Amino acid sequence: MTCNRRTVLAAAFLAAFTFNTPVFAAKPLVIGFSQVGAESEWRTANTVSIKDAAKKDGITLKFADAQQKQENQVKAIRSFIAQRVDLIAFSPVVESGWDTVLREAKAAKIPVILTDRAVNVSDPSLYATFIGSDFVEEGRRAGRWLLERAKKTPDTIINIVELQGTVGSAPALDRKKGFEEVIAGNPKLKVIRSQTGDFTRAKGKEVMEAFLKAEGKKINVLYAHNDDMAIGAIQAIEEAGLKPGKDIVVISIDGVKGAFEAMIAGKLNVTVECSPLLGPQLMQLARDVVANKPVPKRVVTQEGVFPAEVAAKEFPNRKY
Ligand code: GZL
Repeated sequence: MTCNRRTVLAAAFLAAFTFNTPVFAAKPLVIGFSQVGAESEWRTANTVSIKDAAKKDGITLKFADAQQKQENQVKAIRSFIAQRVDLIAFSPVVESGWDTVLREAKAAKIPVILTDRAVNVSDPSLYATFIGSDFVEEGRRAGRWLLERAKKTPDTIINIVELQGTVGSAPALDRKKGFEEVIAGNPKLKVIRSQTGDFTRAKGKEVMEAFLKAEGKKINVLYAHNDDMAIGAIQAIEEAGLKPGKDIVVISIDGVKGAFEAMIAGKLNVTVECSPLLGPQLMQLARDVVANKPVPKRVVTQEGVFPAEVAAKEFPNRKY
């Protein structure tokens, strides 16, 4: 090495040492994130949380919206592999059909984190960790609220219609399972219709219109797997000349602002919280996984239940 190159290098180290700046600044972490879509208020808040947390943490986020199609998520994950990102994170739109693409990520030595929803894979080593809610417990909480309310009318048959989430998705399967498990404790509680509303307001309204046409005033309770479908159904109930929250009790899940506004208006009776604010925890988990630090295989988000009675008081505290 020539004399003047040695001098320049020495000066660079000296400058770095003096100003305490890293001579070779670590390159920012690059995460590829495949999002389900933009189907609900919950999803929008989840996307904001993830993007804001990445920005705040100086992480480069490559974000892909799958418009609720699994094939788009598979394409996005393959693109992230080709781009050699440091880590892949995604919210799987449905539980099954991920083994092949996750094996490709593993072969490329790119770790994967599941957020929000789980997958059904033969080999759990295909992902590093899963951060999200316990959807079965959310369904149980909805069922327990109704079981408690039904104690006031012990001899009355209560007919329930159910708006399920996206077919094959973990929240739809598990919220149905948890709710049924709890209401089995009271034979007067009967689910007379159950159909997917795909987690959207439009579809929730459309299916509720069909339920009302078929069952009319026989319907006592609506159990919706998310607030967006409940809000759509509330419009259908009003257009049928009935009072949501009174003629038909409305139970839903997520705890988005729209649900609190509906409860304050007396049109929704209870929402079971499902927090979308996973961004900060996801970024920390990603850093730990890339640094080969031990992480739990399952990180469960903490959540509550908000009946209409507390909606006005709680509303100012809501972050999504
Ligand atoms: C739950 C999430 C669900 C929400 C819906 O964690 O996957 O998807 O309950 C959203 O609002 O569409």
